Amino acid sequence: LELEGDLRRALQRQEFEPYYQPIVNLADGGLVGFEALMRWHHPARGLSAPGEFISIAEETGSLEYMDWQIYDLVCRDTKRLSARNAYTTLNVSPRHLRAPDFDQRLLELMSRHGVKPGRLRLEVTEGALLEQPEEVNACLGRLREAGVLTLLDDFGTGYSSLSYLHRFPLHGLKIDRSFVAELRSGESGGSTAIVRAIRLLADSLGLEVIAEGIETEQQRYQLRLLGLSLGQGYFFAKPASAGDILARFGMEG
Ligand code: G
Ligand code: G
Ligand code: NA
Ligand code: MN
Repeated sequence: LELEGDLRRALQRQEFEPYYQPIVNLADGGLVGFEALMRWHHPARGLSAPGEFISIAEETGSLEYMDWQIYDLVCRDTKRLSARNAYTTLNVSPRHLRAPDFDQRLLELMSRHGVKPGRLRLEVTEGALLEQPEEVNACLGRLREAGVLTLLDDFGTGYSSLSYLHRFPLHGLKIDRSFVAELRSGESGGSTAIVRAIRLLADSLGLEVIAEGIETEQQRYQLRLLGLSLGQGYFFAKPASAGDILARFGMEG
């Protein structure tokens, strides 16, 4: 309850800020994009990640407002972040996709900030596709037509109905970091088999694959052997503020 009041105050004071984690080419570490991740700057408690507050925000209906605060800042940052042809991804909570005007509102925000559609992608979870699938399908379809591509996040966890992969207008999927964490050296091991199977399935459906949560060189190497070409994780870079990211990649100004 205290957190609930805190969240409301934080919205008014605009204490939410996007951090950015690079998405890279696994072969050479070359930059391809950034995932925008919400952070909360509490005046007393300092910085916190969504794990600590997102479920309460969702239950109390604050998450949509927090998201729009974040999306506005992400659009503001994206013009500079895309100086090297990188795109930015937004995490989209399930409720958004069922709002009849989500796509229009997002496209308006992008155009207000001069963000080209190809520079922004969405990350949705399976949960977002479960309810009102026809509305969600239509919304994602309109966004794709406008040039905004969608990735299925945390793939392999949850219900993982494979039919989602071709029933919705998806551009690609992100392999959940739990599989990457369990990768073993050599060819054996359940996670190795699962990652290989996901990659084959994605290939045959024409979907891009991004591996999440890469923490070691060994994992990067294993994923390369399994035919993956894109990934993100602490091994390459932790999420950081726009200022830090722009400085690190020499994109200031
Ligand atoms: O950064 P962290 O590991 O705490 O992220 C935890 C979860 O919060 C992730 O599942 C991520 O998808 C989600 N998340 C991160 N940023 C945002 C955001 O801006 N909006 C929404 N709705 N979810 C986010
Ligand atoms: O659910 P989603 O995949 O959007 O959540 C991404 C979360 O994973 C972010 O909160 C981010 O901070 C976290 N993350 C990013 N890279 C790594 C990593 O290499 N290891 C771990 N454990 N978490 C990571
Ligand atoms: Na995500
Ligand atoms: Mn994810």
